[in-house]
Amino acid sequence: MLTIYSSDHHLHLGVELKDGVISDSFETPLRAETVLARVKATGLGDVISPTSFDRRCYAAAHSQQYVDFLANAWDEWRATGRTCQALPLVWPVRAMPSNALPPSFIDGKLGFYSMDAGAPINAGTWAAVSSSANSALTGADAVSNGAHAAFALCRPPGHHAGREYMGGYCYLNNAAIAAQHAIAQGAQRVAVIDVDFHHGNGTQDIFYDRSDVLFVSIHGEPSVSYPYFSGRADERGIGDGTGFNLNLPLPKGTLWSGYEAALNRACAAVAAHTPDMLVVSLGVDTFEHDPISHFRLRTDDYLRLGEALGRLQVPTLFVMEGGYMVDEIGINAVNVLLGFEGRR
Ligand code: Q9C
Ligand code: ZN
Repeated sequence: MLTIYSSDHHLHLGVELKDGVISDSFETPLRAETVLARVKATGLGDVISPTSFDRRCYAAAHSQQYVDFLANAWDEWRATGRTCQALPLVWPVRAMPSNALPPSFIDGKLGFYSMDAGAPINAGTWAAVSSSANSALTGADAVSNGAHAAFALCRPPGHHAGREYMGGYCYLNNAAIAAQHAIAQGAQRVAVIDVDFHHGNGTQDIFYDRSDVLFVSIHGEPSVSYPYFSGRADERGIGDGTGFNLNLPLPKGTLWSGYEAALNRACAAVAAHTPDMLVVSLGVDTFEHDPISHFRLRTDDYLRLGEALGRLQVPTLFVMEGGYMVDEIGINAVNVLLGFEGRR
């Protein structure tokens, strides 16, 4: 299986507001390096650099004004004289007008285009974010052109980023951009299956009214797990998209036995959609020792997860999402890919 990777991810190093103080982010450059090392150690396949894509390829899944905001945010922040990282600190909540306009001042824009303070912006963020999306786009092209599978080793991750907002370490939704690109290249139907511990609220947002892209997510119950405000089983899509959004929330402490039952339901829904391409939002923060998540999957379970996805027999693009137990992120993520390939 081909891997697409760029060292550009090092240009982004975020901070995290945790327990009332600014700390180092769990989303570190070492994550991607550990996965890359494991790809090479296992001989998964060639590793290539992403090609460049026009911003319009990102705006096919997001809005043009949001993509422009991301690309310009650091310069606008610097223009105010500040050199620290830019964090949003004000949000248009439910009781404010839902037709609020995008402000012109950068502090207002940061809040307007975000869901939380979990996506800080610094000097290298846009370069890293656009390169990460390019890896997903390059992988989508490889699969569209006949590869049975590819692995976009994306960092930063993407699945919390919606059509017009960032959050939860995510800026551009790499998986959604790839799925939309596959449609633009001629795919009739695409399925996105999100196995990250957290609900893929951004991907759901982007495809919620669409019947050509099925979105299925297995994640921690929203009443107790980030992002808290989406991911319930009764979110089934809207308009033409009704029935093409499937959320499978599971309780904290879920083991492989409970996970496998949900995975089988997810795979049945994907098979019924008869997609031309499957995009897997591959988070391994479902691991028993993940520092911020609450499922209890073990290293060998990831081989079984990959085997289940492989049995679908659909050309597949894997897109890296979360996973914060850095010591084992490489073994666990690549186990999914090895299981998919029938190697174990
Ligand atoms: N104590 C991804 O996995 N912080 N994003 C949660 C929990 C945000 C995770 C805090 C976690 C975002 C791509
Ligand atoms: Zn996650």
